[in-house]
Parts: sequence; C-alpha cells; structure tokens
Amino acid sequence: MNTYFPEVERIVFEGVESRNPLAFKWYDRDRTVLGKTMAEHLRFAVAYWHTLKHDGGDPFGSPTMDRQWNRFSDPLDRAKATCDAAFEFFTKLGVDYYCFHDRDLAPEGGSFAESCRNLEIMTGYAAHLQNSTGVKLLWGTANLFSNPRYVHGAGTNPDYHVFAYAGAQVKHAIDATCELGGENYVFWGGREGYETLLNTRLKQEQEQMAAFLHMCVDYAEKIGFSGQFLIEPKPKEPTKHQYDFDTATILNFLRSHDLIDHFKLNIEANHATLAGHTFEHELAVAAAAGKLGSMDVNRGDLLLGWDTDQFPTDLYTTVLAMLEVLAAGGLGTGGMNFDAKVRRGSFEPVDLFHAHIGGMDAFARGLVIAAAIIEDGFLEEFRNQRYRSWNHDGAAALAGRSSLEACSAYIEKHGEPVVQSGRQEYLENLINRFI
Ligand code: XLS
Ligand code: CA
Ligand code: CA
Repeated sequence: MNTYFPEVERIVFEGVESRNPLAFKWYDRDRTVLGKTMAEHLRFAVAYWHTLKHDGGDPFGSPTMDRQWNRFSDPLDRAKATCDAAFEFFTKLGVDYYCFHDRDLAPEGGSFAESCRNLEIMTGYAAHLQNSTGVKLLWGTANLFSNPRYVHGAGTNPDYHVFAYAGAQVKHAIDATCELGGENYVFWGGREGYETLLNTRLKQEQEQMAAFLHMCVDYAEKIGFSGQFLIEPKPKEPTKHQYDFDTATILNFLRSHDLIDHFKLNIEANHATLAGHTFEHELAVAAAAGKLGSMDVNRGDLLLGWDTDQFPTDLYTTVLAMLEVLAAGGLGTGGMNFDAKVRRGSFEPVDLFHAHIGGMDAFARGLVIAAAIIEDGFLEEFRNQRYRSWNHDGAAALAGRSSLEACSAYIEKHGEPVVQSGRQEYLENLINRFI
C-alpha cells in the first residue's frame, strides 16, 4: 500500500530531540505508563469524514484539496479508492482504529435499495482491508443530517415517513458496524433539535427520539451486536437548539426514558466548549455517572464561536483531560477519535500526517504528565485534606443518614466554621511544574 501517500513512510517514534516532522516525539506506542502501553491507554482513531472526505470547501470558497482518491468519476470506484487511501493512511500513521458514517464509506444511491447495496459492497471492501492490515473499527454511525430529507430532523422529525427512513438507514448502519466488528456505535443528533418553537412539539419530539433509540437497542440485541451504544452531546450547529445539549442533559434524557443502561457518552472537546463547558468538565460529568464511553479529540477556537474541529495541540487541555480519563479507569471499548480537519490552507496530503502526529503527541505527552501528577499524589492529598471533615463529622450526612436537626445541634456545639482557602493558584503552579 503505497499509492496515495508515496512521500510518507511508516511514522515511527524518534523522541523529543528529533526534528523530523514525520516522526513521533512523544507517542511511543509500546511505552508503559501506569501499567498499560500508550497504545492501550489512548486507542487513537482516524475520522474517515474529515481525513478522507474533507475537500477544503467552505461557505466562501471552492475545495482546495484535490485528493487523488477523489478523481474517479464512478461513485463506487471513488469509494473503493478512498478506502484504499484510508487504510494506507491508517497503517502509515500506526493507528489501531478508524470511525465512519455510512455515507462516508459508501455513496448514497438513487434509491434506498441502491444505497443499501453500496453500503454492503463497501462493508465487504473495508472488511477485507481490516483483515489484511489489522486496523479495527472503533465506531460506526449513520449520517442522518446531510441529505435534505432530514432538514427537520431524523428521529425527531414531524413526519413519521422521515422517522421511518432514518430507522431503516440506521438498521443498515448497525448491520455494517456489526459486520466490521465495530466496538461501539455512535448517535449524534445533528438535526435532532429545532429552529423555532412556533412549529415544534418539543415534548413529543423527545418522546419520538426515545422510541427511536429503544428500537435501536432492540435491534442490536436481536442481531447480537455487542458493541457499546454511545450518544454524542452537542448544544447547537447545525440546529439552533439541539436536544443532546451536553452530558448532563443527555444523562437526564436517558434516565427519563429508561435508556440509561444501554448508552454511554462520546464526549467531543469542541462540543463541550460550544456548550460553555470545558472538555474536562464534560468528561468528569460522564465519568461520575459511570458513562464515559469514548472521546472525539479536537479543539475549537476561542475567538470563533463555531465548531472549527481543529487538531488538538494544547498541552494544558490534554493534561486535564487525561487526568479525568485516568481517574475514570480508562475508556474501556472507547478510544480517542480525531474528529478534526486540517485547515483549508493545509491542502497537501502530507498535512494530514502532520496534523495527526501533532494530536497523538499532544495526548501522549498529556498522558505522561497526568501519570506523573497522579504518581506524585499532591492533587489527591490536597483533596483528601480539603474534604477530610466528611470522613468523620459529615460521614452520616453523606450516607443519607442525617437530618436538619442534627445540623442544628452540630452548629450549637461548634459555632461558626473556619473557612479555608481553595488554593487554586498554588495548585495551578504545581501542575505547571509538571508541564
Ligand atoms: C459533528 C459531530 C459528528 C459526530 C458523528 O459535529 O462531531 O461528526 O461525531 O456524527
Ligand atoms: Ca464528533
Ligand atoms: Ca465537532
């Protein structure tokens, strides 16, 4: 496999002294950190849509990325060439996983039957490449937002006909994911939201969505798909208000509709910031509920208010994210999917390598630093001290075995509390010592 990226050889670890732009400085896949290899901790995946399909077009200008695998006129020939380029890219980069939407892998046909046939052909094609390379599918998903039929949503559409179409499409996307041994299946509700309440039955749309997801759970059980179902929060874009706003909102939805046992969350950094949260906040909220499933690792731009999907390079963020992942005990069947695209001006194929190498190094370094912080123990020790009263005086209250009368009696005896500093700057300085 040396057709589409002939100028690039297999990317290897050369260490921090290396000036080779096509080498890892930090990501050393077999290096052990806290008892697991870097590859086991990080489980990197390439996003098919951004890396293979993104052409650099934006609302103001034409595509800038003339990819060789895109030059075939027949849609299936183009899909096969794209798949060849994808697996050449995955193996040269040395990632173990990839992720796709059904319509990334296989083109939509002129009829539903033709679309299904295309997907079957391309599933077989990808299966063959998975077998010959050892690259695996982290997750599959269905694109229920690009085609104009989904203009008013998929599961939440006011018209049952569109809902049924989405159900039929998801059935085949789950089949494809199952056949390819996908370890997870993602639901991202891009158009599951609304533009104006004037034409919207908000409560019914959420009930529709719950019914839709129950049908998916039933189907997965029926065909024996054992991958983890994941929901991905995003507050807005493309719709003004999306029902899967953030992690807390999704957890409430899942609990209200008896779906909580069947789903975990796929947390994306840029979606966290769009919701007014930090990435680590969203990871912590999911982990606190035992629902941290997987991550879409990217970043937004503080000066722009939209989903820029840039490659992650900020070490401070990767360290704080890795502290949450390690505290949660890892990602299980999840991984770190680079849901990120190179900028429009970075139009050469080699830019795709620079981008992924940078992202992998940023997370590898984040892992090493977070592990050192955990091993040092100062954060845990500080928190132990800060919460120490809950081990004795507050223990009954924390266990739900106290009362307001007991609080009254306590205050009569102890009077005014002595308030303690949170020492935020002291802790931030210590973190920076490790970076
Ligand atoms: C879009 C989402 C999407 C999901 C998969 O903003 O990030 O790419 O990850 O449908
Ligand atoms: Ca995403
Ligand atoms: Ca995004």
